[in-house]
Amino acid sequence: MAKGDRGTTTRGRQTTARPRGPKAAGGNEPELVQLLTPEGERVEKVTGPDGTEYTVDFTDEEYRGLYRDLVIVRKLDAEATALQRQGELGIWASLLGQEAAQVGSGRALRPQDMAFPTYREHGVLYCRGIDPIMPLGLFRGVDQGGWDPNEFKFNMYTIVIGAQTLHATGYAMGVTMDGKTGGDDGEAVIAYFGDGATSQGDVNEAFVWAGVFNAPMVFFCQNNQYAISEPLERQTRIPLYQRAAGFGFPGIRVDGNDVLATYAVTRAALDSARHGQGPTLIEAYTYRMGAHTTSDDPTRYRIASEVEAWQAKDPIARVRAFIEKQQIADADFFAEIDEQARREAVDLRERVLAMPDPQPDTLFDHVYPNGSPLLDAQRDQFSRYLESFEGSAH
Ligand SMILES: Cc1ncc(C[n+]2csc(CCOP(=O)(O)OP(=O)(O)O)c2C)c(N)n1
Ligand SMILES: [Mg+2]
Repeated sequence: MAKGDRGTTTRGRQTTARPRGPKAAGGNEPELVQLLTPEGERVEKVTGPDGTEYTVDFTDEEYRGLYRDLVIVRKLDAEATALQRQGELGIWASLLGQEAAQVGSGRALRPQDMAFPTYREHGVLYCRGIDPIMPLGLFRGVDQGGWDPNEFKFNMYTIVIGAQTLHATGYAMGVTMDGKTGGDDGEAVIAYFGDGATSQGDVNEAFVWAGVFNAPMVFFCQNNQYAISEPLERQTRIPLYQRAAGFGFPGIRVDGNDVLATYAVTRAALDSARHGQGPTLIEAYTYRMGAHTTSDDPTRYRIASEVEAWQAKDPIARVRAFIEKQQIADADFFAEIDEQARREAVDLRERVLAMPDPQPDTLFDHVYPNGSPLLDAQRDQFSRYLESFEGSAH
């Protein structure tokens, strides 16, 4: 769906209005921006700490489109998990629970904006209009996960925690140097990372550079409460979004299970960046409902009641409740979406199973743009080694 300009925000940093978002889980947490409650009630608008008003003004069709996105990315994610369990993928990093954070921010991107993901941003990838098969070669081990970032305005998946924030900041500084900020058609850059990544030197260095050089950056932290088994309290003594103040740019916490609020906050931060107003740190407060990856067993380090508490804040259920209350879709609509999601998952499965195995010597391809004598020698040696097996049982 095309979001156009309907998700609106006005940004003014002069006023000092108090934040008015509802409290996060537990009651003791700082306020966050929420436009859709877990019960599916719309909050008209929320005023951020700097006076920015966050709201959205979607058409019925656009609300239905967001619901469709959320359901489909969850279904494709479940299919990928199943493929791994059946031995068809080497590993999978599920986005379960984080659909709203990813669809909200992904839909807030304008076509010219560049995204730098981690390894979990399958929902953002989907919103960029990219075929979901694209990253599965990496997880199946049949390619190195390389694609042309410029073609999709979506960089490569990055496994090295936090590294992409530096790449993104350098890229964003380049955007400024190219004179591509300053108007509505300016470019902005978004870097995704997790709560654990905020403890990395790379991320803190990226904050320094982006702040000092006023880079057109949005730092989008999905605080899913865990870095593998390490809980949030092992990363920070203060709410993560407050870290931004120390680097000289604004930070804001958004309900990451609320697709509307995530859209509004991300759109505002991106627009601020593209107009030359510098970086923003967004902390999307959410929860990783599944395992860290398929190699992880979260029952070893977290209790079931915690997971159940977050289940009640499910990002998809609240959009469905809202749509039903508004009576902007009927039962056929929901059935049709489920069917579309099922078809897309079957299609994904079939295409994953049909992926060709790579030839071993392709390992040497794409290392250098114009090759190298040393690499050529290594390829020849490796080819002779492979040939030595010909005719043997191995
Ligand atoms: C530099 C580096 N150190 C350690 C790891 C191993 N590792 C992989 S994922 C992960 C936790 C990341 O947690 P977080 O940033 O919260 O992201 P999440 O996986 O929860 O989305 C770690 C430590 C790595 N990939 N890179
Ligand atoms: Mg995390």
